[in-house]
Amino acid sequence: MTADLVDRLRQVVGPTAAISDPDDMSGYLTDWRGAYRGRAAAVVRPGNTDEVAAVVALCAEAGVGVVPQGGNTGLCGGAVPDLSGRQVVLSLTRMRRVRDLDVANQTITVEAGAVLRSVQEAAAAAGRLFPLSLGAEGSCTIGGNLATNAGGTGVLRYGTMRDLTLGLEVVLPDGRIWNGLRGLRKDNTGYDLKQLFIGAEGSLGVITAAVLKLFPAVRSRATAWVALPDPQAAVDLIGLLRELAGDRLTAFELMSRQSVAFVLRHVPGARDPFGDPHPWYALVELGDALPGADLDGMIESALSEAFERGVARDAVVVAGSAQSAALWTLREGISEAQNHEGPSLKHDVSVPIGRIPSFVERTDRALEDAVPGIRIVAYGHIGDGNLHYNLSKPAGSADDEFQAHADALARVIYDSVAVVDGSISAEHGLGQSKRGIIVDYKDDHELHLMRTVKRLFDPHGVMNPGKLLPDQPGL
Ligand code: FAD
Ligand code: 2HG
Ligand code: ZN
Repeated sequence: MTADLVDRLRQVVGPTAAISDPDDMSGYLTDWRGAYRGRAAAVVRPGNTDEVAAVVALCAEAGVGVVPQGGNTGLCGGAVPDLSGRQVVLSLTRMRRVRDLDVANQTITVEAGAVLRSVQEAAAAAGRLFPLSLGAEGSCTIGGNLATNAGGTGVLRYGTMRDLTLGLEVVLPDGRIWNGLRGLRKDNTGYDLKQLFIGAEGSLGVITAAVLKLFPAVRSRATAWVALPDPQAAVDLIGLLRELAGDRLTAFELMSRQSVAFVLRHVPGARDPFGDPHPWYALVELGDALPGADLDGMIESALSEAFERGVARDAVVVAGSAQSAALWTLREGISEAQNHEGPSLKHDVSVPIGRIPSFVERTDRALEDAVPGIRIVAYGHIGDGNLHYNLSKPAGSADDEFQAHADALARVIYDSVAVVDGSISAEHGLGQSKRGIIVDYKDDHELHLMRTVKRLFDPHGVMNPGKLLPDQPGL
């Protein structure tokens, strides 16, 4: 049965684009962290939308689950198949064309397998900006960005993928193609169906192309690295910057000392801009479409007010791109650096910004009570209320001893999130890692509606079985 299906898939995509040799498949069966491993009947790499449709239709007919995969940089196991060896991984990486760039409409239409950086570059070549920006941008794809509703560092100015998308093309779970590739900013003709596929983690269909918004290119930029006493100071500094710079504030990232200490220890060339350590740091960026805008002046005014109020303890402001890149390394290097310190227990939460200080204080205390000596690697896109509340084992302790606390520690953080009406996943999604625990933190009516939507789109559970919720129909 499976061998027959693999032969038929090969006829659709061609002999070299359907892989079933275990060694050749291995890179598709493990996630970026090596935290999830699966098995598969085959990995197929269609070259166009019709081939995706034919692959999905064949799998649906054979009763075989389809796992969409883009760059495989996801952090919750969503793109990795289960251990049955029956599922088919559908990799979009051959579909990476820019189909259209419409300067008048300020849109770009791209295929789902296009790597995010290549889309940013295509926009820049036309003097425009595609603003989604994240550490994995050299390998993550637009399809994966859409399926996870990716966020990253530009959300406070430009929004998440939901805000950046005007239209989608999707292969539905029975193999039909929905062409919703409209480039309209206004369209009040009923339900906004594209939003159901965005953030669905491949559970409702395979996204094959998208119409995305473009913005004016940023021609002036200033970056600052600021030492702060506590998270309340970060909230105050955001307020000051918004007053002085308005929506020129394009990034505001917060990092605890522990986070930066890991980067200084493990990332070659990383340097502390200050002589002495500080409890918290902010990376601030202002940007403007006008060349020669006095952004340094704006940052400096905000900082001098911040020093006066005791909000900032030290700061460096840089204008050149090399100096700015060095500061961004201190921020973007945290994920990788933490991997050198044993298991990283990841919690990707969001909290209303004003409540972050009390949230951090309460959560840190509860974590330290639960595991004395725990190293809390808290950092993130605080400008939009998103913190990565990641945990590393106490120095010198055993990996498996720490890992045994994983579920209890997750509950400590998520219970604290619930107190402030936050979310247990701000940007990475549920995938495999949170599919069980989400039912304890989401409203029953919402869960019921989500299950109803899934059954409506995918009654036989063809799409990405076993992800998102624990009890979805699935093959
Ligand atoms: P994959 O990992 O391949 O897939 C992710 C999910 O999307 C899976 O459920 C998969 O089934 C589904 N999927 C993939 N393609 C399709 C498709 N065409 N149609 C339907 N479903 C599909 N995320 C952020 O939001 N913000 C960050 O700042 C950020 N920083 C990161 C930094 C690092 C170093 C790393 C490793 C990851 C980071 N991530 C971040 C997480 C990750 O990069 C994003 O989730 C990204 O959007 C995933 O894209 P991908 O192409 O790799 O998707
Ligand atoms: C980031 O903001 C990413 O750097 C990754 O979302 C966070 O590794 C993580 O937990
Ligand atoms: Zn992030």
